[in-house]
Order: sequence, then C-alpha cells, then structure tokens
Amino acid sequence: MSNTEIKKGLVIRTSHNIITVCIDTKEGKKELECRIKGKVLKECGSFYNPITPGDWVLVEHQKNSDKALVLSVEQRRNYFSRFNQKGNKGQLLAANVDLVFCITSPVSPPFRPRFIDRIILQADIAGIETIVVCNKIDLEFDDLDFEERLEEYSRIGYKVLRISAKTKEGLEELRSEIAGKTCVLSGQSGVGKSSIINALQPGLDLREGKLNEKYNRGVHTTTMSFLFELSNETKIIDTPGFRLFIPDGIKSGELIAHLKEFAPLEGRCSFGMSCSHKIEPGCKIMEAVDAGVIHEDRYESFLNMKEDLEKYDIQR
Ligand SMILES: Nc1nc2c(ncn2[C@@H]2O[C@H](COP(=O)(O)OP(=O)(O)OP(=O)(O)O)[C@@H](O)[C@H]2O)c(=O)[nH]1
Ligand SMILES: [Mg+2]
Ligand SMILES: [Zn+2]
Repeated sequence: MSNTEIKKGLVIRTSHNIITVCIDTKEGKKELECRIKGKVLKECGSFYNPITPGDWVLVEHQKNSDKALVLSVEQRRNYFSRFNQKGNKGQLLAANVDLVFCITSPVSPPFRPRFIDRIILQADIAGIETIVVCNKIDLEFDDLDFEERLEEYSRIGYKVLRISAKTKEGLEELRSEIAGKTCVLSGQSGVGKSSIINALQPGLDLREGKLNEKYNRGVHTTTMSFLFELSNETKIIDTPGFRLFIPDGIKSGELIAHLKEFAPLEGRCSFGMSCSHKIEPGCKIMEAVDAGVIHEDRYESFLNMKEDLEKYDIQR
C-alpha cells in the first residue's frame, strides 16, 4: 500500500518558497512544510506571490513526514491584497476573509486617516466588511481632530471600536466581533496589530516591535502574513504594516464607486464621468464637500488616492 496521501489543508504562512499548511489528522492538527510541485501554479499567474494565508490547498505527502508538496490552490472566495510597486503586481495578504479590521492609533505612531481610507477602500474592492479599530486608547493625546475623524467613519457607516491591547480595554467587544469568522488585521506599522493578537491569545508570543524613537513610527516587525486559529471556526490573520498602501485591483476612474459617501454622486457632475472633481463648475463632489456631506479630509484623501492610482493606470 502506498504511503502517499493527498489531503486538503489550510495555508497558515508563507516564507520565500516554503508554505506552511495545517492539515487535520487522526492525532489532531499537523503542520506541514511544503514546496510547490512543478514550477508555477497556473491559478496564480497574475499575483506577485502565488499563495497566501487563508488559502485552501491540496497537498501530497508521505504519512510519516512533515514535508509535502502543494498540488493546487482552491478557488478563493475573495482576497485582501495591495499593489506591490516593486513587482508591479497585486500582492496577496490574505484569502477567504469575512472581516477586515482596520487598525489605527491616536498617537505613537500618529493618527493617519489617509491610511485608514486606503484600507477600507481595499476591503470594499474585495467585497469584505470592515471595522475600524482604534488601539492604544490608554495613551494620552491632545489631537482634537482625532475624535472628529473617528466619528466621521461612524457617520459614513463603519463600526468603530476603541481598545487597548495593553490594558485590555474593549478587547471583549473585539473578541465577540471575531467569533466564528476569518479576520484580517491591517494597518500601518507600529499600531499594535501583533500586540492585539497576543492580548487575545496569551501564549502565542508574537514579536512586537518598539517604535523608532526618532521618527515615532513602527519598525516593520511583522514581515509576512500569519494565520492563527483561535478555534476551528475562528481565524485571525496578522499582516505586515506597510509605509505606503497602494490600492490593488482598481483603476482611478472606479474610485468613486468604492467610497461609501461618494458613490451616490457617481456620474452626476455637469461634466459627467470626465469631471476631475477639482475645478469644474457643477461638480457634485465639490458641492457635497461644501455642504458637509463629504468631509474635507476624505475629499483630500480621495484626490490623493486618485493621483496615486493614475500613476499606475497605464501599467495595469
Ligand atoms: N501603550 C500602548 N502600547 C501598545 C498597545 N498596543 C501595542 N503597543 C506597543 O506598540 C508597539 C508596536 O506594536 P506591534 O504589535 O509590534 O505593532 P504592529 O502593528 O504589529 O507593527 P508591524 O508588525 O511593524 O506592522 C509595541 O511597542 C507595543 O508594545 C496599546 O494598546 N497601548
Ligand atoms: Mg506586527
Ligand atoms: Zn465632479
């Protein structure tokens, strides 16, 4: 009888050419170190990286070995990605996701709503629900804009949680949102993504980074996505914090449709779809900013993202 078997497993991390896959066995869960069989998987040609945590794969392995080969990747229900400038392609960060937590902090590193706007946009492109989470509320700060901006996210329809991985305030509310789902934590470096997972599951001991003292920003401690199973039904994926998050899978002209409070105005400007929303008379977007329906900061953010996307439109 052959000792080789083919099984379905869940990708929990990838590092260079090694893919760690978790399979169920009679003795419980087992982690296999896998390589891809053959040179490239045909399913993944258009991405910078072929496989990501949250992917389901078929593996071929010897029953007594903890090494295996990945034969194929199952069709993804969805994926959370970003545009990788270096590779000039989308970079997968997580697959088969139910919920994205957009993590931010009031200070240390400084609050950056522009970064939030990019993450919630990316989740919208992927068709995944988002919750905005402000971590580090134990810290003192005197940024008056901060509360106003957080409330703005509630106003346009996002749930906003305030928590502290350090004091554990708000953690139970976060835990109840996670239950039964596959969740992704995304946000700039240093906001406390890994710390939040450590607080939820003491014993995991993920590496946390000290902030860079000179620049008061994160030091990119997490360098690749990791999936953790809190239970069979509940999975959480830690992702690296990037300095710059360029949205993936969208052209500049499609931006308005993916911004909650802008979307109803799509195509209604006097100059229709050719409006740049910067100078034209009869621009419904600019009118909405004047009327307070669109927050000025979100408008700035929109122009900023549009400009970024225009740079890459030609290449995609
Ligand atoms: N005061 C305070 N500090 C926190 C809190 N959460 C995290 N930190 C600190 O913030 C720093 C960065 O935390 P990490 O968990 O490494 O941040 P990260 O988002 O995973 O960063 P990257 O992996 O670089 O993307 C560490 O020094 C943590 O101890 C919090 O709720 N309150
Ligand atoms: Mg981290
Ligand atoms: Zn316009």
